[in-house]
Amino acid sequence: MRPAFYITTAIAYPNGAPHIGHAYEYISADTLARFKRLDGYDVRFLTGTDEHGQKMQQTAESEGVATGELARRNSDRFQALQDRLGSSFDRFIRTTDDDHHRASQEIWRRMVANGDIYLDSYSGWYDVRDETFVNADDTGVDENGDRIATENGHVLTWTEEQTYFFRLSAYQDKLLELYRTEPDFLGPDVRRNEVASFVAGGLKDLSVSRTTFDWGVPVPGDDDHVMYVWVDALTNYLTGAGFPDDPETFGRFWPADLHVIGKDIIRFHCVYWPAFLMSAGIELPKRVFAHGFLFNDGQKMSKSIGNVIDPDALIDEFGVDPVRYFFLREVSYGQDGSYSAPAIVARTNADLANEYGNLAQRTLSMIGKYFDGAIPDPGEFTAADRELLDAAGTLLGTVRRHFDTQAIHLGLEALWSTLAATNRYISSQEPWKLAKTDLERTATVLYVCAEVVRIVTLLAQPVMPASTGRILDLLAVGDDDRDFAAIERRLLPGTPLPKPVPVFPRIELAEAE
Ligand code: ME8
Repeated sequence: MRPAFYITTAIAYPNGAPHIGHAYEYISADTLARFKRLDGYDVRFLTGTDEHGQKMQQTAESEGVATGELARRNSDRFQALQDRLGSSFDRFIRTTDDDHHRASQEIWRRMVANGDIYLDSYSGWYDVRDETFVNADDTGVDENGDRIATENGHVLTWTEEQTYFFRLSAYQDKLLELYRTEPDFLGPDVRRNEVASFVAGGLKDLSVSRTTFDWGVPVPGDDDHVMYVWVDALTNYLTGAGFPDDPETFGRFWPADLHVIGKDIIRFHCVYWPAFLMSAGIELPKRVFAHGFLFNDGQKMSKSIGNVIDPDALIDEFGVDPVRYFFLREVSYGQDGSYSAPAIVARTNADLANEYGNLAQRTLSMIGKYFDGAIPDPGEFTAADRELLDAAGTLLGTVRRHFDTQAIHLGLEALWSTLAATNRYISSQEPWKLAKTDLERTATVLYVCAEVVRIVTLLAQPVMPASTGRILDLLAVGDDDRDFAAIERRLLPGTPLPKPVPVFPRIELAEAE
């Protein structure tokens, strides 16, 4: 039986259209999910939308639509983006789904049973945009006289209401112990230190229900309250694994192996979420990984600057796979990154058209020309041949090691440095000259090139599923020979190949702008 692997993305607020930051998160999580599947795991990949809360209700009111309708309309757009990106999610959860209400009420009941929920009154500042309570110490006043959060300048709302509280303060020591004893719980490493010092600074109990609006999951036994949106939002990860209705699936996939999130929501995932789970007596996720933020040409994306890029427009312009590759190769995963049309063009041409596509195309067309389009039969391997084949043979281990710590960019760097070595090899071996004098040696050189292209292509599948599929078709690699277990099998001499066609065309900036 294949080992289970459960991976999730954050669930986005569908109060507007998805932007490139969302696309980035989906691309990276999908790549990690695909990698695990090809590496022999039974993967469950969950994504979706976070539909409750004050922000959704306010947006709907200002647009004059029912909140449920706003949620559905925009949630569909998030799902459409996932489809367009080629995302291989197993479920697209909407927090308005019935089973999710059951899951949220069940975790609530368990926190009550553990004595961690009590009724009191809350008064303080609330950041509707981030759906978070803000301490008075962390606020200031802007030039309009509005009270704002110092951290991000969001305008705050004063709230005073009777709410339920979660005894977060009781979990301070347990959380600190978690960060100490399970250092892999949060990555990248620098984030763990930030969270640990935040927790060490002291935790106040958390208000976990609202009474001033009703767009949320009702609190069990008290219909005047809906749950604070982050309580139900975080619980989506349990719902998506079958909690509480399907204990068999839940037993198989929980605890989650990896929650992929952005750096702005670390506190919710690494302080509140483990505390809720400890209280409810549910195992903690094994790892939370926070990716960085994307900036447009170095500038923060904002509606007022007018530089919010629609991911669909980017895909129309460059294609899905170049966009997927660009973000994963260009940005060190875990750090912030920037993108611009010239940067996408430069990477696509250098890495995809030249280094990869051209190598595949040259190799395949020489096989077509000199060997009737069938995989050539190699002679004895020289030291140079073996060196390259051995390097390709170690790639799975290298890429796996990087992907297991979410260093996606380093995995890709290893693949592309092998492609570069292969291009140097083909230039020095000059098979187009050899073909005139020594066909046997030509066969060996082209066989080695085709083998390396096959191995790199198998390993690049998680990043560029469609294009790599076409290259594997051109190499006549069958469907059963496309997982990572197939890497150690070799191309079979004599196998007829289809007529080669270029897979990665060069793009011109003029065209792109
Ligand atoms: O935070 N670059 O939803 P959301 C990279 N509903 N990533 C970005 C980004 C950017 N410019 N902007 C946002 C929420 N993100 C909650 C999550 S999970 C139980 C609830 C990332 O729509 C962000 O960090 O504001 C988050 O991981 C995801 O997009 C959804 O953000």
